[in-house]
Amino acid sequence: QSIILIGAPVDSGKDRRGCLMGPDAYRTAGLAEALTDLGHRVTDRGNLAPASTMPDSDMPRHIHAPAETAGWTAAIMAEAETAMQDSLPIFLGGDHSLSLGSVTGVANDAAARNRPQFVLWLDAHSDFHTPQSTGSGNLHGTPLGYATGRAGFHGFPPVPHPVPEANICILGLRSVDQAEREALQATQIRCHDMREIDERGIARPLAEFLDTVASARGALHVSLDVDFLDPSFAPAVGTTVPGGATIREAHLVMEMICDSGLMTSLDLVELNPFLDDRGRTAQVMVDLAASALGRRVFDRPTQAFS
Ligand code: DIR
Ligand code: MN
Ligand code: MN
Ligand code: MN
Repeated sequence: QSIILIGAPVDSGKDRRGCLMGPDAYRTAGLAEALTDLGHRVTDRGNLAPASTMPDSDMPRHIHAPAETAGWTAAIMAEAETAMQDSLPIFLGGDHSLSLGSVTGVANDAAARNRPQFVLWLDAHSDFHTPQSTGSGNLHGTPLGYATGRAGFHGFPPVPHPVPEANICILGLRSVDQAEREALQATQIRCHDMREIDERGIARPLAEFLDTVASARGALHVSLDVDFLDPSFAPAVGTTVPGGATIREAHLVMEMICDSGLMTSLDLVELNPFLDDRGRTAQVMVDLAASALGRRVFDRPTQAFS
């Protein structure tokens, strides 16, 4: 498979700085080499820069760096559409506001091919805010709101092909604001919190979602936020929430995604190398990407779960 690495050192989606170093941390941890070893053709496109964008006075005052994030969104959206022509793009973040561009960009490509777009969101948070509902003012909490076509993103590119709510599955939830909870409960987004994962295991809800994607012959974008993982294995993120996925739960998710053959694009987001411990979080993220793209101990004869 042809894989394109797209560095998107977005750091404007929240106050705390450091995610701009993410793409180089993934390179240093050997992402390209790991994927090449699996037999893929890997091209590193280097890092993108944001488009220049005018501030929009309709944006609520408490929003952090809206014009910069809007510029990133335009640049990443355009790059995502191009990269989808003949490859699987991996977006190297950067904070999660990069997904305002990646999800909408790949959804534009899917629409052009008449394929429904699906999104798997691996995150402690639901990231379904709008600029009006976010209390923190941090746009890294809004990419699913934007990609589903919620209103209020003044000064951002229009979203011609919103992702249908029923095509989204969130795994790993354990920090959902009141405003988001109410908004989510009014949608068809499939939300699986850590309690459900404790009770049912992580494979079952994922297998159900992958079955839906397969029967719809959909394109599948996977967005992996570092804080999906428990902070004891993945400390390099600004928004740690205890009680996250274990290393094995996360690898199982990636291995099942690989077995499904459905993934068409991937985000690796929220890594803050400034907070890392001898590169271990960057390494875990590289290992997870490798699992999603074919690394395994043994081949499995059949699907293990359904
Ligand atoms: C939080 C942070 N829900 C906010 N979101 C994060 O600012 O609205 N997403 N960290 O992954
Ligand atoms: Mn997130
Ligand atoms: Mn998160
Ligand atoms: Mn406006």
